[in-house]
Amino acid sequence: MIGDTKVLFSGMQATGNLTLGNYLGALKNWVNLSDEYLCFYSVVDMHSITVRQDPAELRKRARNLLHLYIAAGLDPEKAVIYFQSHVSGHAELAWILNCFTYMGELNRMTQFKDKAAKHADNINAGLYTYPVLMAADILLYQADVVPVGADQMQHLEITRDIAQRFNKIYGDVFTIPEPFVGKAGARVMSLQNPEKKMSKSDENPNASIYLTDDPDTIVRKFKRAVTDSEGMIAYREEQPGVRNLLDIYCACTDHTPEEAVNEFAGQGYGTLKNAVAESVVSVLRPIQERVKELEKDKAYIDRIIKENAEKAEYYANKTLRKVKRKIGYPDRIR
Ligand code: ATP
Ligand code: LTN
Repeated sequence: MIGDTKVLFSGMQATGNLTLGNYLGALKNWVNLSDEYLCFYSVVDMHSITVRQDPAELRKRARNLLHLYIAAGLDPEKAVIYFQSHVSGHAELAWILNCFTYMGELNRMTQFKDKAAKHADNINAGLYTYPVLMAADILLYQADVVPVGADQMQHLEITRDIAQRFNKIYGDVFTIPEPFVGKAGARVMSLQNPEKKMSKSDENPNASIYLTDDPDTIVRKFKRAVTDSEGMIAYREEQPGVRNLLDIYCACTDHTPEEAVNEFAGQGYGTLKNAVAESVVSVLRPIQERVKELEKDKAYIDRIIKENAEKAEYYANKTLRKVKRKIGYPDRIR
């Protein structure tokens, strides 16, 4: 809470090409929440280096992600859109919180187990303490709400545990954050395996719609999407492929599943696939056009980067000063 405005924090990694899942499950909700809260949306580049990155590529992707935040509809004059690495408070608080986090807790994190299995040659300590940095992100701004996908819920729970533990010792220092899980598009599934979520690190490019895909690619990927042999358009668990297509259609057109099922009653999968593709193209086209414009406007983006880093730093330092006093660091003499 800042004044009487509730605070919202969320972030995304600039690794890989963003997918329709990232947009419908995260970014789109962020835009809808922007009016209600004081919002901090970070490009979490510090999290990205837990797996090896090509420096030039990371720098480019991080900036592209910032463009995308704005192109998707976040207002950078209102919401604080910034790079995590520009605010040193994230690293400082993460260290402190490391000392209030148990290895037993971190051992239980399923994302760590998954990523450790995937990057067996580089199981570094940063990968292990990733959730502590995420807790620092959230607690640094005294966030009341954190929009996250189901996959990040465990990290939000550990954040709450760490904050409660700290508050128990030192008094009410941190706001305890609540998760916010959106409904439409909460879980977009892979087009090639509807039992699996659509993920930007999927090796099969046909499994995901990337936010940069052109209309022909989008149409082609939906044409190839895995469905079933029932030959009937229904919204039910037994038909996960068709259900996923309907979910995507609904998220893009603001229809309910019932409305969509009625609309396509008696029609073939081909018709449904074309309609879904069209709905996705019309959602992505304006975003892609805006990204192109922003890429050309370096001076504007540079100003946003500078001003928002300063804004974020201001709020971060407020929390950090309080925390440092509470834990007994000597006062800085200026
Ligand atoms: P990776 O493949 O690198 O793990 P990812 O595509 O799963 O990446 P994240 O960077 O982990 O994406 O997530 C960014 C945000 O997008 C999170 O809030 C996450 O919950 C959301 N998100 C990711 N994939 C989906 C999906 N398929 N459906 C809905 N939301 C998603
Ligand atoms: N771990 C998250 C990204 C992330 C985040 C955060 C999300 C880093 N810090 C703070 C919400 C709040 C992810 O990979 N999706």
